[in-house]
Amino acid sequence: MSTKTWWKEAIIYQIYPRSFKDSNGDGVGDLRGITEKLDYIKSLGVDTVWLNPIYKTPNDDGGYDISGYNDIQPEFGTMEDFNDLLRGLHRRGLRLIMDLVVNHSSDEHPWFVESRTAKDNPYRDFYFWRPGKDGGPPNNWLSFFGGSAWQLDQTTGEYYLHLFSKKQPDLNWENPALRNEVHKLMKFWLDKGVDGFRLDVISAISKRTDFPDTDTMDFNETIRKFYANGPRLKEFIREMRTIVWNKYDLLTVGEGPGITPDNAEDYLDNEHGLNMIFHFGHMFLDQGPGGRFDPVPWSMRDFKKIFKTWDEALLKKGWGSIFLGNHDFARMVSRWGDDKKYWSLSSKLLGTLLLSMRGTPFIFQGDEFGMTNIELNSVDDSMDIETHNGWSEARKRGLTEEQFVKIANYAGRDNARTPMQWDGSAQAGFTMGIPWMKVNTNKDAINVSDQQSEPDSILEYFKRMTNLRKTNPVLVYGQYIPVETENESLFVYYRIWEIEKWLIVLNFSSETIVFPPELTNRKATKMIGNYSTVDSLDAARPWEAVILRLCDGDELS
Ligand code: ISL
Ligand code: CA
Repeated sequence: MSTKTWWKEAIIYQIYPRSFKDSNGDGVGDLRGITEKLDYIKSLGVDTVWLNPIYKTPNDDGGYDISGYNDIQPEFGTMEDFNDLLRGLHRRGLRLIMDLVVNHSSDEHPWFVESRTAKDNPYRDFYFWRPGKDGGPPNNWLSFFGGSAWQLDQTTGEYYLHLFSKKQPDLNWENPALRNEVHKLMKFWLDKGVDGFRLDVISAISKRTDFPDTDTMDFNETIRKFYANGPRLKEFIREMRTIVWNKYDLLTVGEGPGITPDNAEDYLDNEHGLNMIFHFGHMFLDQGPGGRFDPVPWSMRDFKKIFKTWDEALLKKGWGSIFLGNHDFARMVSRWGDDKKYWSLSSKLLGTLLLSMRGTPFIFQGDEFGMTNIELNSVDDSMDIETHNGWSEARKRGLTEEQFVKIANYAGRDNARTPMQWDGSAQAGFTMGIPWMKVNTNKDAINVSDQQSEPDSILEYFKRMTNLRKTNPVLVYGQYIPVETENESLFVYYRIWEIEKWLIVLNFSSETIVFPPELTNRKATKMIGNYSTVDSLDAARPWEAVILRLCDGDELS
């Protein structure tokens, strides 16, 4: 059985600082803005905050291109603002997790500026430089953001590797001097008192340094076989743990595509690995071979299968996490729920799922009150490099802009990055100035202010759910037992711990669904539900979510 730790019991709230709260009217969210909202964050019943990158950056990719690891992005404030924020969090009993982006740096980082000047520069080997092949790049790898993963640099006539944008050159972990720098910067932040790291694209830090061509057109398969899970991955993780992490009580959560139930153990080794990982199984369900801008339909059966497989895989070693949206994906309710007629019910249903699964839950800002996707009218409206590059690729394949924009509105990252809707005022209470990104036009209908203290609101429901999880260890440590696997609308499971047997029923459809026989006639107490009336226990109404505590003497089938 798993040992108890604070990070297993944590409920994490993810903040995308650029879009959270602007304190000085320049249209960009900032650290002081977050500090202003600490009481709001506390009121959600979460106990840990994860901040997307706040380091110095030319901002080519939402701050995931870092040019100074120990510096704060001036738009976000100063180190003093950061210290205030950290103090404010800790004073309220909240912990802080930082984003650590060390698979790549910015091309404006001094290391890369040096590296590109000459083949014999001491920083040359901080990155991957290779000569071209047959008049082209060293191999056929494509970047996550479209086009070749290699960029020719005129100064020395060699190519450098960039799995993401060309302003994000990949760091060379083979080089001990680079690894030493990474260890130093982690210590810098830990000594300030931060409580952990979310390690960006940790799956790709160990490269296959012979750079073999990929042999498949399926991008996600290429990631698994060629970019991620490299030969020295375990060693590099273990080294960070031995040299740095073991000296602190911190949370480490690894992010990265290519982590599968079969290789999760390599990341999570109890003694030597990360505490937990994000798994992307469900997040890739609706992506075709071409990736994000190649959407395919998804089925509830597959969705459920993914949660089962992952839960089983993580039983052996380590711990999981659960998230249904973040800054890289469409809004949770627009993607898995119904953001029109059943907006409120389906948002609450997703909140129920998120906070009743085994694994540490991550709530993405705005999801706690049902923020939805936006509608871009043209590619020019997009603020995301991935969407712009995706469009250049898509037009080569013959898509019209109208077709592409439709896809981007379904799957693009802009959806998650619009400003927080604090109230119904002109800029939704996000800024007194002109926001860096347009506020969603539905701010009048969907905002914090209207939902606060409104008993039936999504926001209040989320608070009840966080409280339920916090006060009932069965929702944290309980076994996860899925009830049926075939039904295309119902997602039903038990959580079982000591004498507690809880049943969670979620109806992912706009129809009333009659329960399978094994679920009817149970003696139970309702712990929470998104319909106020008493349940029949025979059927689930449209988008109904209910958690039942089964009474003593009840036999589990
Ligand atoms: O979003 C994805 C699926 O299409 C992922 O593959 C994602 O691109 C990948 O997990 C890495 O994401 C992280 O690193 C990127 C950055 O753009 C993302 O915002 C970040 O979460 C590069 O640093
Ligand atoms: Ca600002």
